Formats: sequence, C-alpha cells, structure tokens
Amino acid sequence: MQYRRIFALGDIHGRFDRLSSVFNKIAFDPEQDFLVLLGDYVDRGNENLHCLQWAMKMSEFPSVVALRGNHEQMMLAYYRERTFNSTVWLPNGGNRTDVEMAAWCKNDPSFLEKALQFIEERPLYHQMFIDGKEYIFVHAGLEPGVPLEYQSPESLLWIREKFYNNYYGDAEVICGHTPTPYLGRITGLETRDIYTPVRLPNRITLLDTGSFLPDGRISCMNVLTGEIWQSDH
Ligand SMILES: [Mn+2]
Repeated sequence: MQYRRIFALGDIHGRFDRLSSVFNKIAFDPEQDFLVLLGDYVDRGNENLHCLQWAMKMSEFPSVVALRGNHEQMMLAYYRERTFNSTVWLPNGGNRTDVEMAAWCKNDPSFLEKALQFIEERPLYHQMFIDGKEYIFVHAGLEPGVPLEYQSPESLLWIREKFYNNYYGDAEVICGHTPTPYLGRITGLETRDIYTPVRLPNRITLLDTGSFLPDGRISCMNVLTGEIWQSDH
C-alpha cells in the first residue's frame, strides 16, 4: 500500500497536553497515513496512563505501530518481577505512573493486566522499505555492525553514544530515547535549537525533544519529506 504520509512520533512521557497539541496538528488519517510511535509513553508527566491508553487505542489501527520504550520495559519488569526495578523504574519517573496505576485500578482492577499485556506485545523495532530505501524505527538505536534480527533488546531499548558515533548502515534510523537538549554532551554536536529534532550525518534522526522538560516539546516527522510538527509550549 502506498501511504500518503509516514509519521514517526517521539517520546511522550505522560504529557497528554503536548501529545494532543502535536497530534491535532498532523491531522492523521488512518486510511491514508502510517504512524510509528517510538515508545516511552509513560513516566515523568502527570497523565501517564492517559498517554499509555491513547497508545493502546491507536495501535488498534492497522496503520499504526506502537513500539516499546525503555520506560515501558522498566514498568513491565517492575510489575511482573518486582526485582531491582523498584530501585530503577520508580526513581526514573515510574513513581508517578505507579501512583496513577493504583488509583486507576480502584475503578478498573483489570487495567494493570491489560497495560502489561499491551507492553509485552509491543515490537522493539519496525522496518519498512519505501521506493527501495530502508527505514528502521526503534526507540533507542542499533548496535553498529549487528544485523537487525540479531539486535538485543538491551541495545534496541537503551543504546546511545555507541550507536550515534559508530553507526554506518544504509538504513535511515528514526529513534527517540535521548532528549535533544542532552545530545550535545553526548555527541559534541552543536545544535541550533535544543528542542528541535536532530538528523546526524550518519542517517540517524532523533525525535525525542524533551517532552517532560519545562520548555520541551513532543515532535512528529513525516519521514518521506522530513517535515516536522511540534507541540506548543
Ligand atoms: Mn524517553
């Protein structure tokens, strides 16, 4: 099928206000457009479960792919295993999601299980070929030199510097994970506007523009044209 537009939408982190702002701007048409959500729906904002529930609803469209982010991974481990993630997830924004979850489950006790099943079913990447060109959508990135099918969940969900500095694949990679305001520290790159998506010279586009930060935004790109939409402040 030939899509009119192919969108990637970066990290959301519980900011339903910013999500609505950017999503209204793109006027997504599920009959003609395709949309990849890059993960990290929850944590740090104040409407974490609304954002997760929105991703759950959106993923019912055949033309929407909702990926798993490292924050969903931590959330899953916390509720399923109750292991070290109580010291990892909660301090990383999970504490707010956990409080919301307790409140939601009072009204809808089955919601936790539905949410965890949704997270378990999330793919870790999405590959597309458009006019002979390869696109890979992934939350964090790829281990350089490793074929896509052999990438570890650890790399797909967590990698940063090693990917930015050493990726030389042919595919265009569209990812989130590292807020662009923090990118200078990691790559040494000067960025003109720190809340704008960044395209590195080695075919990597970073769409996490710090949704949870006071001046942050949620960003969406049409990967076919490079056109960008952002939430209002
Ligand atoms: Mn994130």
